[in-house]
Amino acid sequence: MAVLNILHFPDPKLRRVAEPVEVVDDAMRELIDNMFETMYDAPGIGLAAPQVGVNKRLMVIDVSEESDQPLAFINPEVITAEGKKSYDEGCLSVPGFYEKVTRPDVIRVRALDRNGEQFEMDADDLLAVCVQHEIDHLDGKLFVDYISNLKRQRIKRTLEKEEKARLKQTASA
Ligand code: GNR
Ligand code: NI
Repeated sequence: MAVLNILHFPDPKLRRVAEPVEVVDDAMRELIDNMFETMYDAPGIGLAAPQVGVNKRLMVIDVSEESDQPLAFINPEVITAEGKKSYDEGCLSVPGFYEKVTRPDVIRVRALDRNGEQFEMDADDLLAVCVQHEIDHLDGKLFVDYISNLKRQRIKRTLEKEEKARLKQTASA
């Protein structure tokens, strides 16, 4: 298993629409395992393949207190959505920033599991937030797209500076 590198906003790879997964094979299951390891290491409650540079419709989530309820979703689709709720969202690709985002509050999602079997799941509360946040990643969207241009630009400049500083550090090490 391996901890993968997480891309940060405004990396253009985070803006691609990810491709559906055609076959769920051992290589896909290895990627899923590595994504779980990366998510737990971060630590985070979800991770989408585009965040680790993989342009596939695949995401992993664990919103449990004990980090013992891993959920993998392949080619996920929201099939019903009701209500509205706002939640203070963060993102491993936008480290250090949190902003209120309003989304549907109760959803039903359909996806394939790690064995390629279709399943459906009802989600509310944090799980509903996280499923929608991760599906956004698969569509090249980030939570910063829901906030003001001014706030987004500020976040972008801060993260660009941090990235530059990291590159310098790496070059001189
Ligand atoms: O770890 C995460 N926490 C979080 C908190 C509120 C709303 C959404 C999230 S998802 C985030 C991990 C992540 O960036 N997944 O893409
Ligand atoms: Ni995210």
